[in-house]
Amino acid sequence: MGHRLADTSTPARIAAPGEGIGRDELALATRNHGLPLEAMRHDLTPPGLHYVLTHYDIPYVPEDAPWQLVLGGRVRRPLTLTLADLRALPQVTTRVTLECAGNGRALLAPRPVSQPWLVEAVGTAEWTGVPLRLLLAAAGAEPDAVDVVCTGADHGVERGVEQDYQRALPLDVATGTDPEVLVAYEMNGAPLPPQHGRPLRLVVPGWYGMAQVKWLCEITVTDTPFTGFQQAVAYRLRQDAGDEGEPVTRIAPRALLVPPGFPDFMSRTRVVRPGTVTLEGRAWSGRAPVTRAEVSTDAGRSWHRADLEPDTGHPWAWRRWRFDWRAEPGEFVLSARATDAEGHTQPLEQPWNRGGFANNLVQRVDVLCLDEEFTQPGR
Ligand SMILES: Nc1nc2c(c(=O)[nH]1)N[C@H]1C(S)=C(S)[C@@H](COP(=O)(O)O)O[C@H]1N2
Ligand SMILES: [Mo]
Repeated sequence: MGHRLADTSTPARIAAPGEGIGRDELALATRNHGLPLEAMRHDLTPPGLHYVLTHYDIPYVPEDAPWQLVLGGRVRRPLTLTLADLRALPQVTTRVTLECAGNGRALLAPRPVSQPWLVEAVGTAEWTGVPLRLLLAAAGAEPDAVDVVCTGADHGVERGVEQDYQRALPLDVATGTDPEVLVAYEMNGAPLPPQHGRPLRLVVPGWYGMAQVKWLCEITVTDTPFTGFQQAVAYRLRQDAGDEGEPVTRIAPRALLVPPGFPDFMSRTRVVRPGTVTLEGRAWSGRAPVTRAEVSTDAGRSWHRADLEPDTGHPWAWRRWRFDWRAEPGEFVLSARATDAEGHTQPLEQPWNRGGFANNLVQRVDVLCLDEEFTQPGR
């Protein structure tokens, strides 16, 4: 057969030194779009601007299609819930910053070959739904319950393993209140858009994207740890292909700049005028509240404290920061850095692993400060 599917024994590929982004990566990049960073000005990301990542195909679910959520496995009372059943249960809305675990991957050297994110795989939305712990309490988990396996309606093959998209949460996380996991049916006050999981998805505040199962159709409580592909093979921090690795869980702190000034079309270099340029951006961490945001205008050699928005009452969402920069003509590399209440911060050296996961290297933004206008033809 002429197919070019990787097989089960093949580890994810690492690009050769100097190897450019391939057509396979481009195909993923055109499907899975990032947040245009200027949209960080919105507290809540308009859904069409929120980043999207989908491993396989987006299931076709018309607006009025029937949907059932089946909750079974190691429970005393298996449940089958319709959307109307779920909407009749207590409703919670939580503002959450989601970030893909692979954010930053394409900037790593050597580059893990996969969805080639720069730093834009992030977005913030208000998710409305029913707490997962209430569903699990209604079903009654057996005393030997260990994991809560969540299955999406999308199906595909990945490195030779045909699968539904599945991820498990440990029982204590699934039944916890800090964060409180949601089975969500609304995003920013409207039914979920198709690309974000219509009609149902999991929302696990503070955790990287892979945990937030879209097109949720089945929840199965197990008495043994789940060993599906997305749990035991993918989303683990490994230096070598043979390592068992550590699971990817919560979001490491990150700060990003709203791109200052205006861009050059091809290079994306930013152009600003001399004088006071108010830099702004967002900072978040899924581990503990962000307590500090800093800015560097000299490629990370010196750092200045930025003004961080005070407690917003949304502990799982990004916070705004601002810093006034006295820009003088020249070329600059701007950076921002977040630190959280547990002292986690961002490295200046890349944290590398084979999957390119949870890498929160500080951002570098090339800026040209120029006191004249660029020429225009015909002027
Ligand atoms: N069913 C299903 N859920 C999924 C995925 C998927 O491919 N299928 N991708 C996951 C990953 S890796 C990420 S980063 C988030 C992205 O969520 P978003 O597209 O709503 O931003 O969805 C997660 N949930
Ligand atoms: Mo992801």
